[in-house]
Amino acid sequence: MSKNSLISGVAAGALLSVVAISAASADTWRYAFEEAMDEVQGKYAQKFKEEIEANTDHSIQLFPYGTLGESADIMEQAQAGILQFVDQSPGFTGALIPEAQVFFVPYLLPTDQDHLARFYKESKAINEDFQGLYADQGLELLVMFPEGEVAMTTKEPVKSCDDLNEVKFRVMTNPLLVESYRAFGATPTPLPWGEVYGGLQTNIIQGQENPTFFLYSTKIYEVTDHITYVGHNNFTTAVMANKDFFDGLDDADKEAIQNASAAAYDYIVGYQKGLADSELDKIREAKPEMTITVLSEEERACFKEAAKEVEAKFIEMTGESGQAILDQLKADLDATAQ
Ligand code: 6CS
Repeated sequence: MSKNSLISGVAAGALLSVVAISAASADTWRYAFEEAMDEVQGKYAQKFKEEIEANTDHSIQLFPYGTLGESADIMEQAQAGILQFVDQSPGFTGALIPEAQVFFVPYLLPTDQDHLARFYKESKAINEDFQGLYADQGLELLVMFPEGEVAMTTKEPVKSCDDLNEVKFRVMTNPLLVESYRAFGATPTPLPWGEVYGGLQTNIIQGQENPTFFLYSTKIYEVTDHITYVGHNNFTTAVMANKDFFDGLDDADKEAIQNASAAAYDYIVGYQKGLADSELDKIREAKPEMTITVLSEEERACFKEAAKEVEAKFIEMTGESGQAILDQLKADLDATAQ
């Protein structure tokens, strides 16, 4: 063998190992969420996937609601490293991270969507303080984003807290949300999402709450007759990565994930503009007899009064760290009010 062919043989071998190394690092990352592909979390996930696949060698496999179980199941899978990414709303994270229940202090968050969009993006509580709390549970918090004002849907009209008396009201499995509906006068019934439609159909429960788009997409209007806007909350969700997985990535991949999260955030805020109104129109069309009521300030009085009790309960449950998160969150809301 000549000297030249030996050198080119060595060079070709080196090239082959470079190709092999980069091929080995082109991974498929698994990402599960709590909604269907064409619902808000699914739209967010698709945009995130598109960004990752355009800017890295990696690909993302999406698992919508139901394909891997309930919300609690996908969180377990993400913590175990079976999933690299998970979208779980604080509504289900309350037992794991008690401070995340802060999103269920009634009337803490505004209903103004532009204010909310600025708040989630710029909040120190979300982008710094919650990072450490999620990290303690093996999770890298990437983003929190709003999914719209929450409305109550019930079998009987709701004009005040009295109307919730003896109403078995389904809530997500979050201790503070349970306290909230207790303070509103209802009988709170925590259930995973999969049991809600059937529970309403069979009258095991008589009410539930969710953002407007979800009331339409999940056909929950078929099994309730009244939609009531009390203005008490906005639905928050959170996307996380398994922390060991994230920490093991190189800087370029970490940056690509942060950039994809930011791009998907802007996309999902834009996607939701006008969504609640358009989906409410679809409910009106599908079920003209459905009543849709926005409670007046006067009618909201008892709910606002109950909110004070719920805030105190939150502090009782979480102590100093909860108080610090609550104070920071209020400061962040003020700073982004404009
Ligand atoms: O109420 C729930 O359980 C569900 N609500 C929404 C808007 N998304 C996912 C969650 O499972």
